Amino acid sequence: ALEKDWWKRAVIYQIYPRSFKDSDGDGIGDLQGIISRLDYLADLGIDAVWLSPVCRSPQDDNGYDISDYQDIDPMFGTLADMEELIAGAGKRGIKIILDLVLNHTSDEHVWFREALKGRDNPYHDYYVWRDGAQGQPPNEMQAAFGGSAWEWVPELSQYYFHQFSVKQPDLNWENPQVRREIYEMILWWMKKGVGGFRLDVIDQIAKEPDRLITGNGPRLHEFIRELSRETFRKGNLITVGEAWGADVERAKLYSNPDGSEFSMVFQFEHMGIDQQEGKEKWDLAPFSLVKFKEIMEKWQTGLYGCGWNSLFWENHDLPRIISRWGDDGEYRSQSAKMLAIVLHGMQGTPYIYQGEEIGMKNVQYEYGEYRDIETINMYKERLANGFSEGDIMDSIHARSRDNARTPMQWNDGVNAGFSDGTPWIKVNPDYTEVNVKQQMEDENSVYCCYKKLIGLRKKYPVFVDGKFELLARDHERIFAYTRSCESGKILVYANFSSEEAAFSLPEKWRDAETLICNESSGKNGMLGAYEAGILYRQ
Ligand code: TEU
Repeated sequence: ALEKDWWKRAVIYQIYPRSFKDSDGDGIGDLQGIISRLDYLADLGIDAVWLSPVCRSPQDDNGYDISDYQDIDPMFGTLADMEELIAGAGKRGIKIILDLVLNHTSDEHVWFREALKGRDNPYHDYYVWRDGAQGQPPNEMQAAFGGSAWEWVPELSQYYFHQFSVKQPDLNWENPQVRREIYEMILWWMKKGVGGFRLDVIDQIAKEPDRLITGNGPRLHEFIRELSRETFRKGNLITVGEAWGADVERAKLYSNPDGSEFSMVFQFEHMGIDQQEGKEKWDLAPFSLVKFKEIMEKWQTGLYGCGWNSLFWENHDLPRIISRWGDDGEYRSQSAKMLAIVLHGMQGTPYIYQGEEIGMKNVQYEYGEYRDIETINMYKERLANGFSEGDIMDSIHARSRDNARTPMQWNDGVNAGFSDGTPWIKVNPDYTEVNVKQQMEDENSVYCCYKKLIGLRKKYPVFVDGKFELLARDHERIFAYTRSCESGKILVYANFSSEEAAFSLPEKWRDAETLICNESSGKNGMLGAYEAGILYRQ
């Protein structure tokens, strides 16, 4: 049997199925592709896989628009493949975490199709409707992927509400019947043996559009507690709530140790650092290490003993971290390892996004090569609003979600070993140098660094339990901290820059054991470019 809170000791690997491994040559990754790579995941040492959505979907937002929660999209395989994946992973001690998109469905879901049939159809109230006149939406709310959040349906003389694309109508959580249907669907998946769920934009389910409320609605935690009680709490699952709008106080609710909501929160405060205040993610600002440390310290100390955080640099919505806060040129490998070391030393459950473990980097494609709805809509909108094409492309190169969605680089063969067909999105041209095969053979690779970090977390309880203390607070290039508990202490140090930086170890750490490091400048009191390591003592 699993121990309680097993997920505090876990390391999770995120798979974006359409870009991981294609088994049938249609250029799109699939479940059999994932099954064929289970030994790879076992070798890395991860405990669970978070699968981005594979349910039936017209793929307007790459599966985050679900048209049937209880079937697999034929593009990815069948339900039998999913059962095979759960079993095959289970044999290797790996759990499968499904991505639950409960804020909205696809407009092709049978519920929405029924809803369109008339105001008195029983499914009509599953969605959020408001009367109005054509061309005069109920209010000025905007959708995340551009344009009004209200879409006019002439047959009904009504608008429906959508926080994301027009093909992603929001579900009406105020309707108890909607909630009941969702619970039944989740229990059905639990019976199939899934190990947990990631809850997509869960902070946005309790919307009140008449009051311009989307995130953190008044009934949010009431809904989540009911959801948890009716489903997850009946099993020993890992659950993680995606919450862009969480602060520390709210995170304590999401990850309350009493288990009333989720195991942990997945929040993004650190991801807003290099974005202009009050603007969009496309509006770039420089990274400030001092500010970054402030945010990390706030979360590390704020949730200690009373909540649980996710640790991550990347996911399918974010750019590649070495291109963002490291160096994807000369110091590529060195900075990738530095970022891995500082992340995995902190408290929380670490997430590794596919390709991060080999140091994959951003792409600089021409506009026509991009596939992401958010990127495409932004490009059109900004062009219409007078932005220069050059500025827009700079934003896309830095921030497009497609940066993280290029095919996994398995080897230096055709299409990086991802597919025998034509990949749905172009492979990053650097795959001949950066790929899994080459890195598994090199003990100094980024891959081996990640593998070693996972091993350390399993071996030393201080990685899970230790209390965080920030060092060198005002240093503009060094991030260093200690973690301490009864069984031992670690000190994590990292130079976030390509310049040498002075850092002298506190006296009592001078003869401590080095658990891991990414190369040493060898100079006393100085850290070389992107140098990082972890020391241990009793
Ligand atoms: O993302 C939530 C979300 O708020 C993002 O869309 C965010 O606005 C954007 O990615 C920032 O670039 C989740 C999923 O992770 C994302 O892939 C989906 O598109 C979105 O929900 C809608 O389901």
